[in-house]
This record gives sequence, C-alpha cells and structure tokens, in this order.
Amino acid sequence: MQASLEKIEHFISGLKRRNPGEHEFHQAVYEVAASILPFIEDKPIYQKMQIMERLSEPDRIIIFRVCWEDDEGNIRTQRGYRVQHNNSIGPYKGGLRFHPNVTLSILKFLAFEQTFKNSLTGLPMGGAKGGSDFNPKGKSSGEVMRFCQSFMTELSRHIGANKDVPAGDIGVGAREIGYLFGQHKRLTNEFTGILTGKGMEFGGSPIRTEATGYGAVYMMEEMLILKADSIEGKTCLISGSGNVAQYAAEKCIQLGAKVLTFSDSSGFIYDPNGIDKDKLAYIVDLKNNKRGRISEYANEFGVEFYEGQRPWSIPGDLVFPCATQNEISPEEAETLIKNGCIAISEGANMPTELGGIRAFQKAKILFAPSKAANAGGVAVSGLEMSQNSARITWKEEELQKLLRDIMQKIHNNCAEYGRESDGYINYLKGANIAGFTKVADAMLAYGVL
Ligand code: NDP
Ligand code: 2IT
Repeated sequence: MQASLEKIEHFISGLKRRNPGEHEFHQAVYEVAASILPFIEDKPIYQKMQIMERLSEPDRIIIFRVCWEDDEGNIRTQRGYRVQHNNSIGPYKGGLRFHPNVTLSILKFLAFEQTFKNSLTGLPMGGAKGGSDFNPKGKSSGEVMRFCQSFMTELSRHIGANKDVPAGDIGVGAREIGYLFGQHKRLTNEFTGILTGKGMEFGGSPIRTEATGYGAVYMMEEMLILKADSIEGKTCLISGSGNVAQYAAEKCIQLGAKVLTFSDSSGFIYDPNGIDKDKLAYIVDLKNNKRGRISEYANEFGVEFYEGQRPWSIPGDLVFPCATQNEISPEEAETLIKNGCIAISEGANMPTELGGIRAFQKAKILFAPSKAANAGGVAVSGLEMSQNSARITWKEEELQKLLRDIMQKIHNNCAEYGRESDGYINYLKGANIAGFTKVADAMLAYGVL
C-alpha cells in the first residue's frame, strides 16, 4: 500500500510538471490513478506499456479563434477547443460546453473522464470534449446562431461520423445543436450523424434529452436495490436547473420521491412541500424558454431563495449534484453526512471535491461517481449514432429499456470491481477499473502508438 501511495504521488508530480496550473485536470487524473496504479501493481504488462502515462496525455488538442458579430455590430473574439483524448475503442465522442469559465484544464479533465465513462457504457466510443469561453447568457438567439456558425466553421475540419461526434453539455442544448448541425450541413453539403442530441426532425434519438438525468436516478435506484431499499418516499436534494437537473427531478418524482431543491449560479430554492410535476413544468419553461433565473421560482411559489449558496445545508436523503464541477466541498459533504444523507449520484461531471468523496466513503455512504452515474446521456448518444448509421429511428419504449439495462450493467460492473473486504462498495474504484480495462486492453493490442 505504501509503495502504491508513493507511486501515485510520483505519477501526479510528473503530471503537474507537464501540465502546470491545470488543477481540474490534475484532480481528475489523480482520482483515476489512485484506483488504477494499485490495480496494475501485479499486472506488469500495463506498466511496461506505460498505459496510464499514455492515457494522461490527450491524443491531440485543437485550439482555434472564433469571431462573430454581436447585435450592436461589435466584433467579438472567443476561443474554441476540441480535446480528442482517446479513440482506442471507437470514434471520439463527448460534449461541447459554452461557458465563460471554460479553460483548457476543464476540457482536458472532461475529455479524460469521458474516455472511461464511454468505455463503461459498453458501446464503441472514444473520449473527447470541446467548447468555448462564449457566454450564451443574455445573448439574443441571433447572436447565439452567429457564434455557433462561426464555431462550427472551424470545428467541421476536425469532426466526422467515424472520427469525432460532439454533443451538448453546459450551455449547449437543443437550440445550439440545431445551429451547429445546420452549419455543418451547409459547409459540407452532407447530412451525416456528426452530432448527437439532434432534434427529432433531423436524426435525433428518442429520450436523448431525458437520458442523463434519468440515468443518474437509475444508478441511485440500483445502489438502493442492493441495500433492499428504494427511492419511493425519500427526500432529494438536486443542484442545477438545466437539462440534467430537470430530468433527474422528473424521474425522482415518477418514482415517488420528494424533490426539495433546485439551483443555478445565483443561488438555490428550497421548497419544503416538494417540487411536484406542475412546479417542475414551471421550472422547465422558466429555464428553457424564458431563460430566467431560479430565484423567480421563490416569488412564484412563496418559498425561500438562498442567494449565492448551494443546497447542501438542507437535510435530505438522496443527493444529486447536477450543475457543475467541484460544487460539493469537503465541509459540505460533512454537513450532508451529519444531516443523515444516504446516497449520492453525480449527475454533473466531477461535482464532488476529492476531500468530499473521501468523507462520503469514510462514512460508508453510497457514492456513485459521475463517470458511472451520468453515463446514460452518452450511452443514448451512442444509440443515436447507431440509429443514424442504419438511417432509422427506434421506438421510444425500446430506448427506455436499453437505457435502464445499460445503467444496471454499469452499476453491476462497478459493484463487482469496487467491493471492499468489509462489504462496502467503492463505486469510484469500481468505475475506474471497469472503465480502464477495456481501453487499456485495446491499447495493448495496438502496440506502441
Ligand atoms: P445546462 O446548461 O442545461 O445546465 C447547467 C446548470 O448548472 C444551470 O442551472 C447552471 O446555472 C448551473 N451551473 C453551470 N455552471 C455553474 C457554476 N459554475 N456554478 C453554479 N451553477 C452552475 O447543462 P447540463 O444540465 O447539460 O449539465 C450539467 C452538468 O451535467 C455538467 O457538469 C455537465 O458536464 C454534466 N453532464 C451533462 C450531460 C448532458 O447530457 N447534458 C451528460 C453528462 C454530464 P446558470 O443557468 O445560472 O448558468
Ligand atoms: O459529459 C457528457 O457525458 C456529455 N456531456 C454527453 C456527451 C455525449 O456525447 O452525449
């Protein structure tokens, strides 16, 4: 064990030296290396072939300028990125994020995570991520369209149905995917499955919109089933109020749970009576159509809005962080534990700081890490790619069942690799090892690349 700890520290110090200042990337690689280096201790071939070292260097990174004109006629300059992390088990696949805090470090962590997540789905997809520091908030639809067209003009050189297939993420939803797909079609004069999350009129898949949120709840359900428990009657804390939060809430409500909170970057609302179906419809309209703030919910339904705070001070049984990275600090994790939470399923990518994860695991609380818990989204993206290749659309019932089955398989796979000697399941370790093995074995097959 001591030897492993030293190896991990040595490995990470090299990573930090080569990638200075990229804190999110260091964090994501550390989380994986801490599971993988001990796992490969008695597997010399992975060490000799430097699999973990090669996996912590993306295949390539593309950085480009994106210019567009705002409604006042000002020329604006943004930075665009695509991090193609690893395509050992399939074409590069992963979302695009448009948010002012986007940095190379954030996209490198997301692309790295995506490689393991996509492997866990069991579908043939490599890992990638991209995006821009463009802020869609407060922009007109015309401005968003012009930005998307300019972004795709450059990105189109680097993607393709068998090469790299982007999708949505923070700030990139149905509207942006429409503009991006339209511009690619115009540039290439081809109609191919180069993006997922498309509208149903132009090659989208049933339930892709719902898949991430539903999947995170299915993961929670599976963890509870193993404890002879269920979601019914539980109170739920949800952060965020975008795509993932909305559908996590919808599924929790369908399964008989009571959703207490929602948030955005300005603060959170707490509704002690529960956010029911009708109140959720209000949030969906507020966020997706009116592009308003979650504080408006507090005025509409006469509940409290906590400005500048996150929902983790409220007591609740089940926790679904669905906003962004590093949104549960170690102190907040301790508060959740003290208030009696049972389980966490991460809808967002890497929402819990390392110290928070350690606190949950020490308290033997069920903890499903993002690469497993939110894999339902990219899994249905993979199924959208299959449908596009075959030029057909499958029935919704079929996809609902496939998503449910995939989440169950991911759960079982993580549980198998993550079971500790005292019976506690370390889902983080399980997800890392299960995700790593398939990618690593493909890399071994290719020799030195
Ligand atoms: P959306 O853009 O639809 O929603 C994002 C939500 O998170 C908004 O409520 C937003 O608030 C809030 N948020 C974003 N950044 C911050 C921040 N820095 N601090 C506080 N709140 C913030 O994105 P999604 O729902 O698609 O994505 C949410 C998370 O889920 C991300 O981590 C994403 O990577 C992950 N994910 C998404 C998948 C998908 O299929 N969409 C798949 C797998 C993971 P505001 O409106 O104020 O910005
Ligand atoms: O983080 C993620 O898994 C996503 N944003 C979805 C990626 C995809 O290709 O559907």
